[in-house]
Amino acid sequence: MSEEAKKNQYSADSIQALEGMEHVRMRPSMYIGDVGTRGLHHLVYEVVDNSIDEAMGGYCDTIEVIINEDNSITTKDNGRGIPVGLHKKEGVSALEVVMTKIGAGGKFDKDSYKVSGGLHGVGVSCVNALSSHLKATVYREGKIWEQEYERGKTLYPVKSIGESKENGTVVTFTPDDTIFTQTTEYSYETLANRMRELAYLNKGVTIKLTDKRNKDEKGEYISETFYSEEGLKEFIRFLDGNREPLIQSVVSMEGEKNGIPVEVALIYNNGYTENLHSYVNNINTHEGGTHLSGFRRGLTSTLKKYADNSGMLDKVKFEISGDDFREGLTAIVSVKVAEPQFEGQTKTKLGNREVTSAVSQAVSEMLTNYLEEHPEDAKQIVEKVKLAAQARHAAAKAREMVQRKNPMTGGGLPGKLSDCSDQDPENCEIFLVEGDSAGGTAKMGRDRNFQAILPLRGKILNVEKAMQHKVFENEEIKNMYTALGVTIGTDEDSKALNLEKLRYHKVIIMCDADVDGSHIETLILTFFFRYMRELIENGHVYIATPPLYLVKKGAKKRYAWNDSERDEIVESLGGGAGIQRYKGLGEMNAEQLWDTTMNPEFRTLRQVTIDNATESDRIFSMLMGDEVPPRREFIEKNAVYANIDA
Ligand code: 0RA
Repeated sequence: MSEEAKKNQYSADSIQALEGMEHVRMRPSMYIGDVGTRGLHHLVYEVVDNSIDEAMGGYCDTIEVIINEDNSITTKDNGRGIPVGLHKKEGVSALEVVMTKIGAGGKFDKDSYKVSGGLHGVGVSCVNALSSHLKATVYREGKIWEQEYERGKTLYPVKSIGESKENGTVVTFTPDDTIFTQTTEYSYETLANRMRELAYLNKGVTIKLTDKRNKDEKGEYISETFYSEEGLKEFIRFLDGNREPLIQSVVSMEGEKNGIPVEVALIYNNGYTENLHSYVNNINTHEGGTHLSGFRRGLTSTLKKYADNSGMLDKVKFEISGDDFREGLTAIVSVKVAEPQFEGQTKTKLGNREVTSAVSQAVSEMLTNYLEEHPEDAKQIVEKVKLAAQARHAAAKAREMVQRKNPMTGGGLPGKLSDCSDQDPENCEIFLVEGDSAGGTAKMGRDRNFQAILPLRGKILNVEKAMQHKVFENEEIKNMYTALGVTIGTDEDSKALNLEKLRYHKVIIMCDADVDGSHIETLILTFFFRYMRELIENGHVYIATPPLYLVKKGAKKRYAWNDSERDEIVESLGGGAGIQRYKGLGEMNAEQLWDTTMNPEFRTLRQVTIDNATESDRIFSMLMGDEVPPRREFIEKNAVYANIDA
């Protein structure tokens, strides 16, 4: 056998030998998506999802999540408790089976289908496998039971450690830092966003989150309790809190259609964007799917019928399309599906055919009632639809400019673009640079083989406040479409972004590290979020991080990205060093810009991700919308740059 063959033989054998838990440790990404921050937080969601399952079965109403001082996590619930009796087939306690057998995590009784479940629905045993230590404490049958594990291996048989009248499960786990090598530090914000979302999606369940790493001014741990009496109705008010409503109240319904639990809530605001959020078994289905199609169908047909009967459209000459019914609409659709089929690039698109008509019917009934009972609101909606149709016709004309379906008629690349020579998008990057002068420096500093530069003039359009046709008429935005080579409309969806001809796989936003720069960065991100979300979702969008300081002593030059780095450098250079504060990219020369910000070997790029689309939507509407007070509050809370110029 050749060396190569031996190696292959060895790896084939070793994979076979790897059983369940070992395999999870070998290939964690297969189970939890990745071993970065996302995967790390996923561990918490996985355990909490089991508690939510208990709550949905009616066995539990309180869940607690604690970030402990050492970044371990404790979750508690008052559900039935994981069964501790002998598992006949395995010959050990059921608790041990749930904790150590991959795929055995689910309920044993088949009549309660698992409706919750993480994105991957892998069970607590995965969390156990990926934890350096885990302790499970079960309150059940009058007793307290306990078992501990290290890297998924049982330390001792389940034992009773006391008596109690309570029921429930407590799990404390420490993520294994040999698996989560990037970081094992939990983000309170990330967990809070998810717990809030879960509380809205599962009304009546109290979810308390506590961070024992930090105390507030009163000396108490940072903590929030999430609870929603009205569920999606309240979720909508939370999401649209920064927008001006068009109708009096949130329209909502909850019920079962063809055996599928369906919950829907919607409101119209006076904005122009459509904000649809859909969930299946508490998982955000970013890519939509059959439930969202059902929602759209129900909404359009009901409103259309109402509008036609009202006579309000009698004098309207232009045709009205489905899109026109969704301008300024914020809606949430949440369904529970016993055996969900997930499709799409990120496996967040529901495929189950039967769900479409269930949701469509539910929405029709709900809306028909509402429109009949609220004729004033109905009138407002129809008026808005009319205006939307009018604007869409204007937008269609403007959009043709950015729809270069046929490159022969579409004109060339923007004149301001300094393109790169490599033709393979995979290798190529484009820098979107604030201002012509910084654009010039970047152009000189770049590696023209694979780096393209597109300067953007001053503040780009705030798309959050602009009607669609204004967006497509905007010069800077048109340049971005043509330079990137993306078009609107695929065979499947006329509004979807077509990334097939994307010319650069890295799109890098490069702005000054000051208040104005971060504002422009936010404007560009708002545009990407609203009009090119797929670009972010596919991991193509990055933010460059130029340094804040140049510290010089004689021939020695060092850069610093924050104040403490600056101080360290000054100290290491031993006094007499001069400090230059970069007020903008324009103050760097081409070589400095290359060295610090553009050279792939030394630069730091921050990849833009959408952790939680629902929360991002709310933040963008707040940052870029009409209401000033919440924006000021947010900027003050998150002032990274705000005090630099002080
Ligand atoms: C297996 C079976 C049953 C419940 C659970 C697991 C369960 C798991 C977790 C994880 C966190 N909290 C949990 N609570 C329950 C069914 C129990 C029964 O039939 O009594």
